Amino acid sequence: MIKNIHQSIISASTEKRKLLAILVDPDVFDNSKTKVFLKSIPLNTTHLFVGGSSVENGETEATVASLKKYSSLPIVLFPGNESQITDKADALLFLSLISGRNPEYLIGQQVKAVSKLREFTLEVISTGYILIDGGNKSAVERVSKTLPMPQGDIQAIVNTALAGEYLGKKMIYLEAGSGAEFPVNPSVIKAVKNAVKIPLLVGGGIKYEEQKQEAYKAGADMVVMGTCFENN
Ligand code: 1GP
Repeated sequence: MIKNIHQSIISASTEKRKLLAILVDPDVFDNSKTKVFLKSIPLNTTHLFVGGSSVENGETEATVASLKKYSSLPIVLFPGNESQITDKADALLFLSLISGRNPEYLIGQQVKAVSKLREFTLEVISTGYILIDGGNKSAVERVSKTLPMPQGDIQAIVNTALAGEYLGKKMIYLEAGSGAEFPVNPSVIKAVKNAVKIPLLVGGGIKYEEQKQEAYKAGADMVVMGTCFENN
């Protein structure tokens, strides 16, 4: 098993080595095409994320097992809810939706996850998850019934990220939502990066190389891309 993914993300951040996670949604992923998929993703991919907003029981485990079979990249769970947690992965983003005010996604799902996590050796990485307006209604917004933060409200986003850090979150994830019309604005990324000391992940609506580079330039330690690799 790959050890200490959180530590390796911190090292990369300190050394300014940019990370790229490709997100696989078990709900739409065809496990029989795993090999083809792995050939289609960028050579500089550093992590595979697995998760989605509506995934049936057992699908995550099957997808993780299939990816593990053909790839040695670290596999990190990015679950929409606690039912997607499996010890077949290497680590778990233990997300708390700190932009929202729905207790179920701030602490409810996390408490439900504990009985599994106590049995597992999965690395748990506490992550403050901040939903930002990406121009269309995201699955996160729909499922969590929380509103995204407006991109223009930079101070509120920075304060939310800092509150996450003060609460002890180990990373901050700025999320525009899967399939967002537009990604998190570089000015938002820059302001958050300047404020927090913990690693910064950015995803949602990043389709083009320039958008990825802009996110890195603004201070993202890791960019997460999903939709644009879904159909190879
Ligand atoms: C979604 O941030 C990720 O949770 C990735 O978004 O699917 O738009 O690349 P995309």
